[in-house]
Amino acid sequence: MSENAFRRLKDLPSTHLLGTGTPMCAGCGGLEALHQIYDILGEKTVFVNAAGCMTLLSVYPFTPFRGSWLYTAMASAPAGAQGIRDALDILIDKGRLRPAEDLEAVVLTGDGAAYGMGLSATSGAIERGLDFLYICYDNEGYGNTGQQYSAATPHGASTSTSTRGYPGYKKDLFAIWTANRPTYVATVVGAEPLDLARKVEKSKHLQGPLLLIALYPCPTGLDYDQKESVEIG
Ligand SMILES: Cc1ncc(C[n+]2csc(CCOP(=O)(O)OP(=O)(O)O)c2C)c(N)n1
Ligand code: SF4
Ligand SMILES: [Mg+2]
Repeated sequence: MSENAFRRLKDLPSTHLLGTGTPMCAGCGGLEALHQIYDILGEKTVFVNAAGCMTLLSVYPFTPFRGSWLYTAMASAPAGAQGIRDALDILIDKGRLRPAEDLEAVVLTGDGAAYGMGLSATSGAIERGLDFLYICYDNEGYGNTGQQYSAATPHGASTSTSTRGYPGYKKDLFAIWTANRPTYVATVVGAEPLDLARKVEKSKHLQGPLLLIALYPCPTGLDYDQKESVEIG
């Protein structure tokens, strides 16, 4: 980044730098769930993020997280996580990273990636037994681009590409993952923080492919008052 561009970014109010200010909507249920999950995962994480609303959190070279962040194309986050895991393992093998300093590869994707474009890479990662946590924040549509329908949109729901009701049916991602025999699958919602905490804590002590599906309310896409996110969740 050029010196001038860096200075322009640095001079923005801090909310811009942290990403949780301008680009995200107030009352975003996904952000609420991510806050809670990150509190428990801690800073020894490398997020691998497929394009979606959460991508707006990190504006190069800044990230609101204490850990690291890798941005990938929508279909590729599990492949990115494999690269991170392999790199960490090589560093440990070569003695350049102490096992105590190891990090956790955490995929962070929306439903558009998790239920659709990213399924192939996900299937490959589970088949290889990749040791990673996969978090799908599910707002039942392509939120970042204006709430078009995704493979997670419920039957009959109105979206910007199905104004008369989505003719398809929401895929069962939980069942798809389970059929692949991963180590752990669970559903969470930000409005139930104790249940969420218990499941994230449990996942921290497990190895192999781990899935958390966070169904979450999106006031912009689902068109309701921002202050109702917790209740709706
Ligand atoms: C291959 C590809 N197609 C389309 C896009 C444009 N795009 C960026 S984010 C996004 C929506 C992603 O939806 P989802 O995964 O549900 O995340 P959300 O936006 O809801 O957080 C789309 C379609 C893209 N980045 N890559
Ligand atoms: S569109 Fe929805 S998911 Fe995206 S930032 Fe806004 S509230 Fe959150
Ligand atoms: Mg979505």
